[in-house]
Amino acid sequence: MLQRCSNRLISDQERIFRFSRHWNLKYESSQACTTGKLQFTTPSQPIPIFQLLSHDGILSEEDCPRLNGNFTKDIGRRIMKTMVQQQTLDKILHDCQRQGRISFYLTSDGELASIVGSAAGLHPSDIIYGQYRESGALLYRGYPVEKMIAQCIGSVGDRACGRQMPIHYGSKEHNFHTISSPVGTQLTHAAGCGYGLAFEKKDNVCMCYFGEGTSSEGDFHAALNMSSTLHCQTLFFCRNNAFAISTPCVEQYAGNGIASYGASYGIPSIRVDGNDAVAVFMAVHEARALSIEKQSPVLIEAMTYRMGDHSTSDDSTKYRDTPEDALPDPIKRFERFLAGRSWWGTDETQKVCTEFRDEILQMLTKHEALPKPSDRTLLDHVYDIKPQHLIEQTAQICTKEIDFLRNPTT
Ligand SMILES: Cc1ncc(C[n+]2csc(CCOP(=O)(O)OP(=O)(O)O)c2C)c(N)n1
Repeated sequence: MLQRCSNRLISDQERIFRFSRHWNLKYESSQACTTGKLQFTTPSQPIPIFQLLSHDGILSEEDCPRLNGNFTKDIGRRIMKTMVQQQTLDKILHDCQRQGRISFYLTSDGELASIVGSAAGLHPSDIIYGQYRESGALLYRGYPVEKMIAQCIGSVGDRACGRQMPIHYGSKEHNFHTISSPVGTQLTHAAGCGYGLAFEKKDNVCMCYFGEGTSSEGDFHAALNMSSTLHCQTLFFCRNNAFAISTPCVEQYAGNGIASYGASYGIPSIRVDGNDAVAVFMAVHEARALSIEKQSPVLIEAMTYRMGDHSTSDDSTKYRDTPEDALPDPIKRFERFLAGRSWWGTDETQKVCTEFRDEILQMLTKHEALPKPSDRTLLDHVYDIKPQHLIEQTAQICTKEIDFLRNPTT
């Protein structure tokens, strides 16, 4: 039927097609806008996994002409060194927890290509919000291992004065926000940070790491919606490692993984092989450029596997078997790629590992011998300028401390 609209006759179909802009719906034509067929749809297409390295570390360059010039020998070597260092650190600190020397630990075994490859795809001035498994990104940025050890032990060398659980690192100098235990809080913070970057027209992005389990938090959806409608320069990087503690993906989502959420929020999205450091690097590198150019968030889903327990508070043998069809080891795969280009020598991995182990052991000895932060620091850093009531409470703590030192038995 034809109807009058602005003094012109248009069809019902045309009319609703024109009106659909009020709903911000983008139909290609009026014919595509309405249908007489009663049907329920699940419109998400299968999303392929972007991959550049074969499982043997052979590179297929034809699909990625922008690799050359962007992925350099120096970057490759630094990624490799950081992955080996983080793996070494994880092994030692995990064992330290088992020996009762630190209270808690959490490794990134199996996920290092995702974590370090993605950090390499950023600019050092980009801002990172981690979840808790991304120490490798901080290490890639040059954060001293001594500070990590001081934090895990909670010695006087810890900038947070021993108030945080181990692995809750943060460094203003390295543009890495302090880790916060409640999962998902980083997502909305990162959306706001990306909003600020876009508002100030900065050539930077905010990188936000999270696990696929955290996508079930309401904050995930709030952050995605906010960042797409407000055009935030935020990269949402999901480590889909197949488990959220004991919860497998099949209980986490019934749709097409995490990348498919992007489509519903109008966010450009990509799914990448998270055990292929080259593909992860390129995905983040290009996502960064897109985000800055278009003032848009980007969602990246890195497919990987958590090789170890969730943390030292977990025993994964209680709820899962080792998969028979295991993915290739991301470090060995990358090492083969580097060796194929003569960018990495045969004995270098062992050398990096040994040197770093010696440094770690030295730092452990040093910080275990150092005292713990004084109780007097308990109320420091809450405010920029300490208010009067906290000054008074600090004085009370000091008095109690002196009383105790004078007479420890009372
Ligand atoms: C708000 C909140 N709920 C629950 C927890 C307990 N918790 C800690 S880690 C975790 C699983 C998160 O899984 P995922 O996001 O997939 O990350 P992964 O540990 O696999 O890297 C849960 C439920 C928490 N820390 N915060």
